[in-house]
Amino acid sequence: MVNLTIDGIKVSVPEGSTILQAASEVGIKIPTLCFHPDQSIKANCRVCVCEVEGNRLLQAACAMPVFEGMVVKTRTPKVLDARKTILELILSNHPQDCLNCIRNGNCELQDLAQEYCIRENPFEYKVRGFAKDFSTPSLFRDQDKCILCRRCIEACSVIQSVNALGMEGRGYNSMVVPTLGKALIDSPCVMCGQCIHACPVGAIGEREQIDEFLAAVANPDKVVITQIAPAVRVAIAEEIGMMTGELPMGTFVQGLRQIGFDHVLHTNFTADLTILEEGNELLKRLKEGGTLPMFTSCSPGWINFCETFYPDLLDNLSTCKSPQQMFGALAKTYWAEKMGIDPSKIYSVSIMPCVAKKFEAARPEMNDSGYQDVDLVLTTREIGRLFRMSGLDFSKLPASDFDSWMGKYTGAAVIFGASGGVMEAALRTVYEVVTGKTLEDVNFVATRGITGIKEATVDLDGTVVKVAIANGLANARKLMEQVRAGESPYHFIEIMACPGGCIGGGGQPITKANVKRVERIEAIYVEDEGLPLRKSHDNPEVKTLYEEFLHEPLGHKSHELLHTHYHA
Ligand code: HC1
Repeated sequence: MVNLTIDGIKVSVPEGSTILQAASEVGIKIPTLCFHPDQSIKANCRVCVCEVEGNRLLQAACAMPVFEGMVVKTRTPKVLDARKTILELILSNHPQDCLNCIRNGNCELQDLAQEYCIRENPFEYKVRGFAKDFSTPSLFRDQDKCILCRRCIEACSVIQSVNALGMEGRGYNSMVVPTLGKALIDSPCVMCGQCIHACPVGAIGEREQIDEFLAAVANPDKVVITQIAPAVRVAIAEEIGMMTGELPMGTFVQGLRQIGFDHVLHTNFTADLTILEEGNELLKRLKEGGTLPMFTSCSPGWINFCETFYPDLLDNLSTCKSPQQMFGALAKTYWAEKMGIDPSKIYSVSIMPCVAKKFEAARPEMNDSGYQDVDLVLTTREIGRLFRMSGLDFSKLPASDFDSWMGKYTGAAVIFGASGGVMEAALRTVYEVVTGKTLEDVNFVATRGITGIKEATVDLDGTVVKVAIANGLANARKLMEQVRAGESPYHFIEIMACPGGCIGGGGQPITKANVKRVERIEAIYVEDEGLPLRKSHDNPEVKTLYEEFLHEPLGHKSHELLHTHYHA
């Protein structure tokens, strides 16, 4: 341990700790901008500077290692003045349109400007005047707001191994740009949105579509329906001032009715359905010698990644559409028929933790219902804004139930929202289908958790199935390289583009505290444990769907509505 003094307080921390880490041990907050707990140390913004006794220069607390006997001062007049000057310089070319910025109220620069009482700025104010990039349906970039912290670059290159962003120019002309200075849509960007979580300001954000939603609600000719993705309920609570997972599902459903949805259904219904289709597809491939390992296909950022970087492995992808798109195709066929609603009047909105889902819904092939299957995708954050706009008090709202035919779900669907959940859900069903026995303990704990790559072996009455799970695309890349080299020992691989799975999706509440991902995962498994049905094939509405409409997994109707193809 190393002993030092910070602002007169003695502290002991492990060797190799930084001043920033030591200060947090004794409750001293040092401001940061380029620092992110998930990333490497950059020390380029210098807003965390401190005085170290015996050292002439101010030191960056995020980068400076502690040493025995070190004496640190974090709030001398010299330090405060330096930090204030740094903030004034950043603000001198940062657009001051906080009131209509997408990060208003959740911006690290705005917070610091307030904390450091920046009122008059002595530096000349000159915004650089770049054009905004609205080239993708998922994300926008506002170069003028970029503070050059490079957190987005690291999220894209190290966490996701996509490398769609880099630096261009020097000094005052430095810029973060998509590859070769192209528009984002022409770069390898897979639209996972992890750069949004990394950005401390409003330089990257989701393509907000709240106005489109309000216009649909205001249109008397539209029947506005919604589906809720598995990872949304646990995180939406964070948007409305509650603890993770605290908003009961029934209250959430009531809130959605209050903001204008005519019918509230669930993506979990089609998550259960996906297990029936995908599980049978796996068994067919195993039996008939199809392409293995089979990859899951529900995460659209992962699909974009596979299409961009591994076009030679597209046959390994399950042909199942994602639950979002299965829902879209069924809502305007099966459900419309059941409800006696003209499908042309249905306006189908999904609520997703993901910005890549906006791209997925807009894919031209996603119209098997005869219409665009999903009309609009709103993220968890956008729904949070709509809830705040509507002034709902969730502590007093009476609970409401889902609408019929596509609203029931099992615990197997709930766990789709966490890394390993699709695999666990598939194993719960595949085990019973193959062995004909009841699975007494449905918890496949080896598939759970936030570890980058997990693996498990399952004995299906003599047939040994090896599975692997990756979350985050840099981890996925490791498994893909094995497959490409012909060295993969696995039969089935689950990949989720975002760290932790959909609970860490690019459309989830923005928080620098990575512990949130763990809390969201815990809330997901608590919900699964509490449900009476925990295997997808037990879902009564899925049974009815097969009896009355689809007839069998992988049948003709399923192929027409529930399966897709990919683009090299
Ligand atoms: Fe996901 Fe999925 S789990 S991809 O993470 O398969 O977004 O939540 O909706 O479609 O069901 C996301 C979550 C989600 C799909 C499902």
